[in-house]
Amino acid sequence: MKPFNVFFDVLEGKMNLLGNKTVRRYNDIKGIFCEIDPKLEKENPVIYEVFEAPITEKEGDLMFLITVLYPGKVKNEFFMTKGHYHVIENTAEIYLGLRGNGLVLCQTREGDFEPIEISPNKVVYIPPYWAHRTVNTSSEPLVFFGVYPAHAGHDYKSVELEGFKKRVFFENGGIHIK
Ligand code: M6P
Ligand code: ZN
Repeated sequence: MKPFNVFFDVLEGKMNLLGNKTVRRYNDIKGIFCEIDPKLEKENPVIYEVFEAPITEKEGDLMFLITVLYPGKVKNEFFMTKGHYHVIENTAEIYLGLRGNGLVLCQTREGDFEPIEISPNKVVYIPPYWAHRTVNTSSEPLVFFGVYPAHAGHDYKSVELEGFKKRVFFENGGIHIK
């Protein structure tokens, strides 16, 4: 592989050079929310999109990507990502907020839980062994850059089985983590 650069359109959340693109719609992930919303089932909106750089999953490489997590709620629970541990658990990840506001919910298998704020110019460091899920608590797209060891892999099964300790709701005009 040769050195290269890419251009990010921060407002649109797009990259001019693309590897894998993942689009997750409501019906793909509805089971992660605590309630089902029949209206969203019918409309099936895009909840988030992930635009990866064209990098293979080799040890030594770094994957980088841009994620656009749209604003919205399922009943009163904010839109969020599925969340995952890394398959190679001893691998960290960095996010840089570009647009919008939200929380990165971080959790270990031992039961530690930390909600970390993400917003423009804020860097979130997710250490090895911490699962991570992102929640958009704002009314605009939450756009962030991310980078992690390319061979890390995504373990969704553990999160499906364990869930996250806490969820994020809009209640009485405020954001509640509970
Ligand atoms: C971030 C990174 C990606 C991840 C994406 C969506 O951009 O952590 O690796 O794929 O969020 O999260 P998830 O894969 O948990 O749905
Ligand atoms: Zn990750």
